[in-house]
Order: sequence, then structure tokens, then C-alpha cells
Amino acid sequence: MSPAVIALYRWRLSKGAPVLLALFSLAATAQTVVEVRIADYRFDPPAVSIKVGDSVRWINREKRTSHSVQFPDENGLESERLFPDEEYVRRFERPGRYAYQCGPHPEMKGEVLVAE
Ligand SMILES: [Cu+2]
Repeated sequence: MSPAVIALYRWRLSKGAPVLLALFSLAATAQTVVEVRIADYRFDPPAVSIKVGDSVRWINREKRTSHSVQFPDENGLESERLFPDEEYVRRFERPGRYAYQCGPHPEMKGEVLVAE
């Protein structure tokens, strides 16, 4: 290697590497939050696809009806009752298909698909 290349290499090690590492760790911790609206007694969109570590935020956009987000396959794990403009956020740590429904209106259904 020429001295110039070695000097550049050293510079990259000293200056570039920390910057790159910072960028990588930022990318690793950056997570997506996908929004699901609740309106007209429906989850919109009814199905969302995310990756492990991402979150879903459900927001009640009804005028006066309250809803919840309940996961029957997880011992009925359920959000608080969401009144208009309230929201519930859940982060998904494992891949899989998470079917959910509204507690008080079980005919309202949705699902979250979590990929590796
Ligand atoms: Cu409901």
C-alpha cells in the first residue's frame, strides 16, 4: 500500500469507523411505528405487516364510541378501553401472526403480521 492509502486507511479507522458504527447502531435501533385507525367500527387497515421490533399504534378516530385491542390467543391480552382520540401502542418482539379483535365489539377484527 502506498503511504497515501495507509494514511487514508488510518483516517478511516480513526474517524470513519466511529461514524459508521454510530450509523449502524442508529439503524439497528430505529423502529417503525405503523398506524391503524379505528373508525366506523373497523380497524383500518385491517391487516398490517411489520418487522420484529416495530410497533403498531391504534388510534380511535370515532366521534363517541370506545373500542379496545384484544389478542384472544394471548390469554385475552387487551388494551385499555380507548376513547375517541386515545391510542394504544404495542411493540412486537417475536415473529408471527397476531390476530386481534375489539373487546366490546368482537366482530371487529384485525391482524398484525410480524416478520423476522
Ligand atoms: Cu370496538
